[in-house]
Amino acid sequence: MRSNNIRDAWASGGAAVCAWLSIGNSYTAEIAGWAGYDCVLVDLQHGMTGVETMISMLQAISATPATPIVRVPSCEPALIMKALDAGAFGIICPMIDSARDARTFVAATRYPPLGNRSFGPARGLLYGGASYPTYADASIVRLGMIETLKGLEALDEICAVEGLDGIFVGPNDLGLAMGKGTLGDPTDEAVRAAILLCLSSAKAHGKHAGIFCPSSAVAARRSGEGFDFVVPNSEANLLKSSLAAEARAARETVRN
Ligand code: 3PY
Ligand code: MG
Repeated sequence: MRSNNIRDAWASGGAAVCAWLSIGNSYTAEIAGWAGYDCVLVDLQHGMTGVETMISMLQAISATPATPIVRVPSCEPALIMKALDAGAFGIICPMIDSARDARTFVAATRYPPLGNRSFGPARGLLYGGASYPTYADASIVRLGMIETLKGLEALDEICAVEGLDGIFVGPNDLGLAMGKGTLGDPTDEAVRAAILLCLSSAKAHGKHAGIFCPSSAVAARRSGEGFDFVVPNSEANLLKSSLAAEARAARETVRN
């Protein structure tokens, strides 16, 4: 049986720290996998990544200590099942607007009789080992994103859905939906309150709560608040800022 670092972090009372990959490339996925994160996420929603590249990224992550996970582009069962068959041990599903969405999501990740995941685990079996079909349902992590007004309104019913491990807050979409623009670390009081409501609702239902953060400092603050799944920025943003810093420093110091 292949363990899931996210569940291990939760079992020891800690928060899982996730690398977020927007660049569709197996080499950067491998680098992220060796960088010390509990898990590495391939972003199929906004990342510059298609399904074929996702598969090679999951292969690369599988060769490292990090647990491979995927954010799917929408609550589409066929794609959720494909990501799992390709070896994802966790799925983040965007734009969960209702308990019905959450149930559709969870069902796609579980084999019958609990769900409707079709059998054909392919890489899941290679990475997870021969016993994968017997433990996959219990090991796979399922986080539904709260990032719309509908999702916020249905928060309590969504958090109550059996089999959903927790929620994942998208502060940018949530800020937009609330008319406050995109806000990596929202300062607007209403958005901040909505984020804390997501956290308290998840906890009240015995569920986990994750959030996308613009930095490790914000991730540390969020874990102090009680979030137990944090993403300290994306690799594309980190690459952009460190390339810009090096370019600036070189421009200031290199002879021209
Ligand atoms: C959001 O902030 O809306 C997200 O989806 C985070 O990636
Ligand atoms: Mg979003």
